[in-house]
Amino acid sequence: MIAILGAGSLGRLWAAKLPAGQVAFVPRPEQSAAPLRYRFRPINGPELSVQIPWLTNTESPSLLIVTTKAGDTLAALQPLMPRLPETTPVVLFQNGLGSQQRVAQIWPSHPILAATTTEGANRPETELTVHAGQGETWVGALTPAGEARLRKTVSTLAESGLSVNATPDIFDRLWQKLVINAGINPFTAILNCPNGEILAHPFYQQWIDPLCREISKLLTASGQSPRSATALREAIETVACKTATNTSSMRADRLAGRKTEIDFINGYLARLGAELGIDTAVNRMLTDQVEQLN
Ligand code: NAD
Ligand code: KPL
Repeated sequence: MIAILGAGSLGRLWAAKLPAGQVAFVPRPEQSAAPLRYRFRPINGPELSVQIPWLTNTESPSLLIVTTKAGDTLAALQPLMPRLPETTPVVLFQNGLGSQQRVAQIWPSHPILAATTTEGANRPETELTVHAGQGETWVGALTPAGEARLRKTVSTLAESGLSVNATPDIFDRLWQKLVINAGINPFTAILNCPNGEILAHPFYQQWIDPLCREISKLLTASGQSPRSATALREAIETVACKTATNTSSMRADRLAGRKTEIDFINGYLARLGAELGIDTAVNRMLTDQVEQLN
């Protein structure tokens, strides 16, 4: 049985795509026993009716997929990890950085892996999950035991029919996504606009170059592949143009009155700067402004 912790947009996407009958959601303590039912709209083809049971106390999952928001991940895993076999791989799907390292530090003997995905899923209605964008998923190990389970974990996830690949350096992939999220998400949340509209806005134009200079220094100082501030801005703007009409996840969280993941995006970069002695005034300013929106 594959267990999924976090029955939100991304969790429901994986549950709908993995082979029927092999998936269960991890219940919250107060959860009713009735299976979770929802409609699933794939990218192509008709809408499907999905029914997923809740994991029972006696079931021992062969894989745990974690699709909670970054800020909820530790609290969600704490009660579950003591009853999870030390051989069960745990795949963390959170955006940003910081939560993944914390999980690997707390449970270093478990096979902990991290994934980054450009698949897109949302829930325009509580009972409807939409696979909004086809992308790819990269998975890599965070602990030595995770290394040993990487191939098998990737082949299990690939049974979904989604594009899933193994990488020997998941931090490189996580950083690539972090750069994009750090350069788009806070601006869309502060300016309350779709991704493409930030580009013409004076607030974005004032801060994007100093932001990219901070991130470029952080990449080098933390041992990641060096990238110039110009290359980072180009990468950010390419994605902002490709996703011009999208509402970013941070703007969506803000509009829905949910806590954003800013603490694991620009907030992570600001904390890393403080550790490494690199000034990150722009990351701090963006973090503060987004936090004040909540
Ligand atoms: P979401 O808010 O829709 O889902 C998170 C779910 O976790 C919610 O249903 C919430 O109730 C549940 N949860 C929180 N605490 C829990 C606990 N203690 N026990 C059980 N369940 C708990 O968020 P999402 O859009 O699915 O995103 C999840 C993560 O994946 C985020 O870090 C996000 O950035 C990342 N991500 C999402 C997408 C996407 O398309 N949705 C794409 C890439 C990455
Ligand atoms: O990942 C995203 C997000 O919204 O979190 C981007 C790439 C900005 C697309 O909307």
